[in-house]
Amino acid sequence: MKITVLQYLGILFLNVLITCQALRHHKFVVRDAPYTKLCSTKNILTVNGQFPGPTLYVTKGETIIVDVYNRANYNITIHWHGVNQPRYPWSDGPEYITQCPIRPGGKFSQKVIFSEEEGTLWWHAHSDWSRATVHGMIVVKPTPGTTYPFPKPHKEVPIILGEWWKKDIVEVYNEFRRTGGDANISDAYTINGQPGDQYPCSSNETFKLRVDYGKTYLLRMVNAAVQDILFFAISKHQVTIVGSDGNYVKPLKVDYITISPGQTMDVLLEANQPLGQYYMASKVYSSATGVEFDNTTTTAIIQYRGNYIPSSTTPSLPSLPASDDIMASINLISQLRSLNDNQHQIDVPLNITTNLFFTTSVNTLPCSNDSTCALPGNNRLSASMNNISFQLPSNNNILQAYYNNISGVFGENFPNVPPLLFDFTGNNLPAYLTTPSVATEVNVLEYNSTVELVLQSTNILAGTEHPIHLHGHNFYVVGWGFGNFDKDKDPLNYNLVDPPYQNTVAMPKNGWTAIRFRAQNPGVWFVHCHLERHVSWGMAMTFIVKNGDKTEEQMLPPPPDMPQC
Ligand SMILES: *[C@@H]1O[C@H](CO)[C@@H](O)[C@H](O)[C@H]1NC(C)=O
Ligand SMILES: *[C@@H]1O[C@H](CO)[C@@H](O)[C@H](O)[C@H]1NC(C)=O
Ligand SMILES: *[C@@H]1O[C@H](CO)[C@@H](O)[C@H](O)[C@H]1NC(C)=O
Ligand SMILES: *[C@@H]1O[C@H](CO)[C@@H](O)[C@H](O)[C@H]1NC(C)=O
Ligand SMILES: *[C@@H]1O[C@H](CO)[C@@H](O)[C@H](O)[C@H]1NC(C)=O
Ligand SMILES: *[C@@H]1O[C@H](CO)[C@@H](O)[C@H](O)[C@H]1NC(C)=O
Ligand SMILES: *[C@@H]1O[C@H](CO)[C@@H](O)[C@H](O)[C@H]1NC(C)=O
Ligand SMILES: *[C@@H]1O[C@H](CO)[C@@H](O)[C@H](O)[C@H]1NC(C)=O
Ligand SMILES: *[C@@H]1O[C@H](CO)[C@@H](O)[C@H](O)[C@H]1NC(C)=O
Ligand SMILES: [Cu+2]
Repeated sequence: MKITVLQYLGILFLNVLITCQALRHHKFVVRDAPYTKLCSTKNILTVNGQFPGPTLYVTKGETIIVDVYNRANYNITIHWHGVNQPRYPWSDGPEYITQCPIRPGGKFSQKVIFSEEEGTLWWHAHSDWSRATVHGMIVVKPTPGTTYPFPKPHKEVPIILGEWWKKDIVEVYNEFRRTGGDANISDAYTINGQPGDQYPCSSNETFKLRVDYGKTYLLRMVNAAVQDILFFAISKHQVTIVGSDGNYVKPLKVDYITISPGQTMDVLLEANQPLGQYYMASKVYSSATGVEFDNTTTTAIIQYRGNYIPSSTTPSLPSLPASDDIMASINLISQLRSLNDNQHQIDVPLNITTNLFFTTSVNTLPCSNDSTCALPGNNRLSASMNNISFQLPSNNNILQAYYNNISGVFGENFPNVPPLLFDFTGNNLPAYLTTPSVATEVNVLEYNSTVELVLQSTNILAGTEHPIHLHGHNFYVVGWGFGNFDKDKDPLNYNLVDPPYQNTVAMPKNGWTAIRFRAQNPGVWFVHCHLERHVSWGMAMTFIVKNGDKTEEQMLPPPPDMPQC
C-alpha cells in the first residue's frame, strides 16, 4: 500500500494526539509560602504552597509529565527518587549532573517514566539543600488486574518524616559552606510537616490518624530528613514491613523501623489495641563519635474511634532504640528480603563482568589563604569516594557534555578501586590519609554489564553510616559485614536467593555493603550519600552507562526545553 505524504502526516498527527492524550500532566509551582512551626513564622520554599508537597498517584509502568514552574527566587531542580527513567536521564534532576537548574521565572516539563517500580517512592528538589521543604510522595499503584501481595488495607496513610530548622535553610546552608565546619543541627523532626506536641508551640497541630478497631492501615513512609537516619515506632503496636523503595519484601513484623534519608517503607498497622490514643514517634539514629545531632523526638497521634473520652487518655510514647544503637539499626535493615514469589520474580546478576570497590570517607581540605575556615590549621570539612571529593561542574552539566561531546566538563577516570589500600576500619588512622583529591570524574560502564559494587566505609575522621543512593537503577543488596571487605571469604555468605531490591542502602559504620545491578539504562547517573552535608562535601560519583548496539538500547534525545546554564 502506498501512503501519501498527507496520509503520513495524518498518521503522525494521530500518533502525537494519542501520545498527548495518554500522558497525564501535573503542575508543580515552586514558590515561597509562609509556614508557622515552633512559635515562629518563616517563608519556606514549597511546591504548590504545600509542605510536604503534593502526592503524585501513578500506575505501574505509566509515563507522566510534570510541568515545573519556578516562581521562587532560587535555582531549582526536581528529582524523582527511585524512578529509573529508562533511557531518559534528561528529567532525572540532579543539578549539574543531568541538567542545569531551572532559573527563577523558568519552566521545565519533565517526563517521568515509570517501569518496574511499584509501591511508595518520592520526589524532591536536587539543588543545594532546598529538598528540606521541597519534597512529596509518589504512590505507584499495581497495574489494573493485579493487586497488592497482602490483604487490601482499609486505608492508606502517608507518613513523611522531615527535618525542621527555625532559621531559613538557605542561611544554614550558606553558613555551612562559608565556615567549612559542620552544619548547625536542626531544631525538630516532623511527621507530615508537624513536629508534634513534644515541642513547644506545636501541640494543636500534631498529625492525627483516626483508626477503627480491627482494621488494617497501610502506612506509606518516606524519610525526607536532610541529615539523619531515623528510628520510628508506634506505642503498643507492632508493624509489618511489606515494601521498601518501590519493591515488595517478605512480610517482616517488627517493634520499630530504621529508615534512611532517601528510603521508603510500606508498613501495615493493625489497629488491635484497646481503644485509646497512642503516639507514633521518630528520633535520630547517629553513631558518629563526637558529632552533634538533633536529639529531639517528633510525634503524631493514633486515635481509635469509639466509646471513650479521648481527652482522658494521655498517649504513651513508644520505646525507641538508643540513638547510637548500631545493632538496632543494622538488624532491622539486614532482615529485609525480596518477596520473590511467582508474580514478583527477581533476577540477581550471577555472572559479574565488572567488579567495583568504592571507599567512602569524611576528609578535610585546606582553605584558601584569604578565607578563615572553622577547622584548625585553616581547614574545612570534605568527603570523598575512592579518595576523590566530587566537584559539581559549574557552567554545564555532565549529561549535556557527554551527549554533545563537550570536553573539559568531566573526566572518565573514576577508579574501579581506591588508589591506596589501608586498614579502612582501623582506629586512629594516620593524618596523611585525610586529604582527598578534588575532581569531577565519572566511571564508564559498558551497556548490559553486570556490576558488583562493594561500598567500604572508612574511619577517616569519623566513621558513620552512609545511606548511598544510586540514580537510574535499583540494586540487589547481596551482603554486608563489619570490618574490611574480604574478597575471598565474604562473597561466600552473599544472599543471592532473595536479596532486597533497593535504590538507597545504608552502609554500616565500620563495615561494608555489597550491591549488584545490571547496567541496562544508558545515561548519566549520580551516586551519592543521601546525608545532605556529606554530598555537599563531595561524597559522590557519577556513572555513565554507555549505549548498547540496538536503537532500543540507546538514550532517547533530549526534550527541547532543557534548562540551559
Ligand atoms: C548556628 O549556630 C550558631 C551557634 O549556636 C549560631 O550563632 C548561628 O547563628 C547559627 N546559624 C544559623 C544559620 O542558624
Ligand atoms: C494552633 O494555634 C495557633 C496559635 O494559637 C493558631 O493560630 C492555629 O490556627 C491553631 N491551629 C489549629 C490547627 O488549630
Ligand atoms: C539532648 O541534647 C541536649 C544538648 O546536648 C542535652 O542537654 C539533652 O539532655 C539531650 N536530651 C536527650 C533526651 O538526650
Ligand atoms: C559470563 O559473562 C562472560 C562475559 O560476558 C561470558 O563470556 C561468560 O560466558 C559468562 N558465563 C556464564 C556462566 O554465563
Ligand atoms: C598561601 O600562602 C603561602 C605562603 O604565603 C603560599 O606559599 C601559597 O602559595 C598560598 N596559597 C594560595 C592558594 O594562595
Ligand atoms: C559525539 O561523538 C560520537 C562518537 O564520536 C558521535 O557518534 C556523536 O554523533 C557525537 N555527538 C555530537 C552531538 O556531536
Ligand atoms: C588521596 O589523594 C591525595 C591527593 O592526591 C593524596 O595525597 C592522598 O594520599 C590520597 N589518600 C588516599 C587515602 O588515597
Ligand atoms: C545482557 O547480558 C545477558 C547476560 O548477562 C545476556 O543474556 C543478554 O542477552 C544481554 N542482553 C543484551 C541486550 O545484550
Ligand atoms: C543559577 O544557575 C545559573 C546557571 O547555572 C548560574 O549561573 C547561577 O549562578 C545560579 N544561581 C545561584 C544563586 O546559584
Ligand atoms: Cu554520608
